[in-house]
Amino acid sequence: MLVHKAAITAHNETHYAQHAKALAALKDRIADPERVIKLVQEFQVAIPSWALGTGGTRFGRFPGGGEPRSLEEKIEDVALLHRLNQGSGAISLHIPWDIPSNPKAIRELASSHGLRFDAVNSNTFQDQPGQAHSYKFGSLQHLNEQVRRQAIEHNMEVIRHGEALGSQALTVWLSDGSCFPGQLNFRKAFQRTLESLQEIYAALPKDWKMFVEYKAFEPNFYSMTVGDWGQSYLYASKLGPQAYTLVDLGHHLPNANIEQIVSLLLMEGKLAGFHFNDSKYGDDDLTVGSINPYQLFLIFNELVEGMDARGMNHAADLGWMIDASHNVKDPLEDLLQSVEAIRLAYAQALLVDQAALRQAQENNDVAAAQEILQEVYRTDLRPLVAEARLRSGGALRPLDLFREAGVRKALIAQRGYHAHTTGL
Ligand SMILES: [Mn+2]
Repeated sequence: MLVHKAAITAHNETHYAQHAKALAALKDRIADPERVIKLVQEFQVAIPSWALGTGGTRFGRFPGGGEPRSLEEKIEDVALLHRLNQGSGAISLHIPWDIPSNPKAIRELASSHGLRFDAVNSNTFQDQPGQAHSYKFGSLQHLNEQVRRQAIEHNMEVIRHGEALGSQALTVWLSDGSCFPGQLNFRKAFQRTLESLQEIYAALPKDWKMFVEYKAFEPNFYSMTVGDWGQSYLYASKLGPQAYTLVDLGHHLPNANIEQIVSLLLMEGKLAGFHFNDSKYGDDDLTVGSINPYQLFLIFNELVEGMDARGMNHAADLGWMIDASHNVKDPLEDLLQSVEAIRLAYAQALLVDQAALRQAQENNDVAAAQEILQEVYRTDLRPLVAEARLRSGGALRPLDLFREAGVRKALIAQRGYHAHTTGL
């Protein structure tokens, strides 16, 4: 472990006086800060295994060195993040990139770091070496029954790997679709996909969920067979009570009102959870909260209001995952920033005066409604989130400590500069 407990304690001692002052001032201003601190402590965000290495674009990849070379090293990296922020207590794996050779040992390793396995992800958007049939023209939608069979069996295999690790959800994201008008019969593609998903659904253990993720475009640019939340909701509804719609923030057309989508999916009991990221244009997979933190807050406002309306447990009843990966930041620093942004937006949403907002809505007092939301959005709640970390044993300033401790340098020394992660 690269950052020892003693280093965290020393770091916290250095920053404590300033933190305590900021926290005291904030506590004077807001209602029930202890509740917010406790809920933020409980709120854990799953780290995707594929975000631990440098991502890339189709033009190039610029690795920063010291990337994890194995599943064990990926778990070590998530453990390090969790040690620093006490908010990354889960990992989301991708099959076949992360097939555990010894699931029992992997499970024990994760558990020794306080980590659990979140949703497992299948991959039918790439052809793997030695694969019998190509996914060039789709997987679960494919015209050829043998291609569909291969993709269905792959998803079943992913479920088996997930079971061995204690995961309880399968995320299915399909790149299926078409690139040109006329290429595909939309209705028949939908029906073939539904039938394939039904077979996979039938193989789900009873305590599992299936997350059906949608995406508006890319890699197919004319149609995507699970292209938006309406289509995902159709599949999830037809599949049954264990199937839900997964919202990836970057998978919408520009300016989509994601908070409204979230509100209605929650109303219908069909929201699976999230893949968090941020974007300026499309599926940019940028650091959460880096482009539009206000939108993130508005989404969390709907989440908190909607989950409370259904009596749901904020931390446990939905899947909270990051899905981001890019080219220019240290991936671990990026993930620390993302988890911080998510917990901050959650804390803000917890402090929205819901009674006052309802009153404003009932009176058509539009200006008051805006004031209520922006009052909390413009209050700096970072000391509350830092206090949650501190109480759980994390660092007051995780990113600073990551740098002070020279973590990346140590990882490069351990793993080499040209270490390459499996996957992207
Ligand atoms: Mn995603």
